[in-house]
Amino acid sequence: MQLDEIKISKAIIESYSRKLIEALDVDVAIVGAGPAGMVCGYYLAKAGKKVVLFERKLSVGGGMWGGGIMFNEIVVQDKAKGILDEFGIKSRRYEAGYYLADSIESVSTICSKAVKAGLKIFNLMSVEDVMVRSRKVVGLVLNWTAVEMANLHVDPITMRAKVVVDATGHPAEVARIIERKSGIRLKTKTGKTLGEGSMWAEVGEETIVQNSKEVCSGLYACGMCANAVFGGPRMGPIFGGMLLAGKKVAKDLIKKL
Ligand code: 48F
Repeated sequence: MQLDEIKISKAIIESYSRKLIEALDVDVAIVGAGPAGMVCGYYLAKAGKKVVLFERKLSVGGGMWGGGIMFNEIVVQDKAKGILDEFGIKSRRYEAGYYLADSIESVSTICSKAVKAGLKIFNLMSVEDVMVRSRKVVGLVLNWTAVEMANLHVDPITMRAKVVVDATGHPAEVARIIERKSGIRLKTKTGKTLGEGSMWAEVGEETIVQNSKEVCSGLYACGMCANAVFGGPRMGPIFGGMLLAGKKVAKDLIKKL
């Protein structure tokens, strides 16, 4: 058999187009493929929810690959060790209460398990806006990251979701779009995003899980984004809170949907 380049191209275009059309109307749309977003997607997909994830970058994993200062190890505390075990990620006890895992194994395993569970990940796509009806977030506005980077004047496409999860990390991009454009009051003390505080791992890891919750009708915050929205400190290269936050939001949404 001779390989036909046109057949290869057709296969990719047909298959991707089908996948994208399927993604235009879902139960949950997650923005950001950091650890929090992917863990959330894993549990939702495992529970049979139709869930898609849009990631701006070429690679998934967000801030997890680089561990701390590019030393590719992550630290996870007692409370979240069970999630590493559940994913089958090897961890080593450092001292009582502190576990270490290889960040490359962590990202690749979480991603692999999430995709195999049924999460559809679209990389190279940026969420540039939301769709709001009757003061509820009902969908996302998407464009290619390449369009965004090149600053091209190209119109986006739109998809519908019963719930959107903002897992964009420090910038809390979806919540800030809503704050800027919709006039919706967020469920924070001021009705606006409160911004993250300076490093405090102990408090940050606790609040990140508590803050991973509904931001306004149709939108949940998950992971670092939650502390940026509701006001909580950053925590550096300890990742248990991100894993626990992803699991918590998934659990809440499984109940809700
Ligand atoms: O930043 P990120 O890893 O968020 P996370 O899952 O985890 C935070 C930790 O990595 C670290 C930390 C640990 O102590 O504080 O920062 O909460 O992943 C966020 C992902 O969202 C993507 C971004 O490229 C990254 O991969 N992202 C951000 N904005 C958009 C987006 C957008 N508008 N559209 C699509 N993807």
